[in-house]
Amino acid sequence: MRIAVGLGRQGGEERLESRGVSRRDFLKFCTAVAVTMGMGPAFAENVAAALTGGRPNVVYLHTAECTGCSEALMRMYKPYIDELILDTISLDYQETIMAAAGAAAEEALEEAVHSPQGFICMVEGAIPTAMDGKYGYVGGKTMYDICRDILPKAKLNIAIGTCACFGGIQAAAPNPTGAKGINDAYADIGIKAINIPGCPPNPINMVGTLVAYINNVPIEVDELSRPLMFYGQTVHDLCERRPHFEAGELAQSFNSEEARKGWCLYDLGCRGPVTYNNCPLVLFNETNWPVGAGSPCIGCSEPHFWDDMTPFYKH
Ligand code: FSX
Ligand code: SF4
Ligand code: F3S
Repeated sequence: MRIAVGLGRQGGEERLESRGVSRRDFLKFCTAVAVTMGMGPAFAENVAAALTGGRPNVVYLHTAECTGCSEALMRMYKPYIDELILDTISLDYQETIMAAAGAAAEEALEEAVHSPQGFICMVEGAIPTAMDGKYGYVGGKTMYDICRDILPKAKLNIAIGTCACFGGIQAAAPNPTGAKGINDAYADIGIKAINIPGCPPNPINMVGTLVAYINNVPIEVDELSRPLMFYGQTVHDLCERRPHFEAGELAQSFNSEEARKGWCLYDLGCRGPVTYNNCPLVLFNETNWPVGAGSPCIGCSEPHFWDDMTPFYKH
């Protein structure tokens, strides 16, 4: 599946209103993005302008993955993605949900890639590199070759999800397809994507990265190419169960009164202390996050978590 999104239409807020999204809801979303970026609520107007003004195209490529990242994006709370992106920002190409297929779909992608104002490329999924990429094809071409052709042409590359960043579940031992994250797969041609890991990542972190780029906000990254504004602290640093950890109050079973009372899940395998992500602050769909729902963090935004963090519920 690929999505090519033209960010070039005017009057986005008016179209949102016509789709039943109030300016209040839209600005609430923009404020959440601004605060998550560490820019403060006043930056919400810049977020709104970035999402509704005339902007470069975004080409969204899918490689080897479960489509959970797109699921997370499309299940974003108000405004929903169809209202925010698919309508306000204009959808040119999306293999899973668009009506066009085959040659017409390929043409839409070509057009987006060759648009005079350039494009930003987002990739969801790992690159199967074994056997010259023969483990993954889209439209008769290997994913390996498609990305090798498109990524160098983009103004900016963003890896969406742990698969595109570090290989993810496809790269779990023994990794028969030679799955790699895009910076690893294309180091030979100098690709340096910004990594937005998480399985899936929080959509606010994806949108925030795009907004930062459009607003010329410097995106400082760590040694794994993750923006510090989203991945600068560990889950443990931000966790609401942390006072229980400090007090040595560690739940010993999921089905215990202590777990229900919010005691720390460290002894049940929680990898929050070694996982960099902002999940406790930026809930999924304004609702909850793994530890808040009673599950230990399994380290889903870290490289090799399928190999290094398993078995998940033990230390
Ligand atoms: Fe799935 Fe995305 Fe995980 Fe990977 O997610 S939620 S396997 S990070 O590439 O679709
Ligand atoms: Fe840290 Fe996990 Fe305990 Fe939260 S539940 S305080 S992240 S070990
Ligand atoms: Fe993943 Fe841990 Fe957050 S499992 S979603 S990094 S709490």
